[in-house]
Amino acid sequence: VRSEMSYVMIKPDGVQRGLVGDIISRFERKGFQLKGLKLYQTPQAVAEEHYKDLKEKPFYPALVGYICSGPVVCMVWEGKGVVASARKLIGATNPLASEPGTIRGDFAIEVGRNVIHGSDSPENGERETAIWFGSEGLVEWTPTMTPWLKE
Ligand code: YYY
Ligand code: MG
Repeated sequence: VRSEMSYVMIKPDGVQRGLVGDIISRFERKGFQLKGLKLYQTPQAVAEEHYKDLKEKPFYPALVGYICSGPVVCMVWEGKGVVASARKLIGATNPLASEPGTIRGDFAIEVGRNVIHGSDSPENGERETAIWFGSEGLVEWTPTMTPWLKE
């Protein structure tokens, strides 16, 4: 039985700025399970598919260019309520509005350099996981600390 999944991605600014370890650590410490992880140079077609709902937005070309401007860290995190919880850990889209303690609140200033992506619904968690991990798939494993995280 597969529970909810969120596709989470550290954007090129987060990788270049050396924030990868800190960001992954936040999801680990929260207790979610890592199901997929890779460093990846995004082809334009993949970025376009990921953000296809934003195609008509004025910032779309810059957004696709930004996502492809350097390597990203692609992750899939699984667990109860992970989609909404990851969005809380990440913070508001505009980093000037993100609360301190969130990833964007702690590390970013501009919406076009907001460090990280997280799926906005369980359906998009599945859709985005298929886009970024479709061919190689995810890793099935049993974390030994489960009894210390779940009643
Ligand atoms: O899900 P989230 O990343 O918080 O925001 P979305 O509304 O899905 O937009 C995706 C992405 O687009 C956002 O993280 C930055 C960029 N963007 C932008 O550059 N300028 C905007 N006014 C809105 C979004
Ligand atoms: Mg979004």
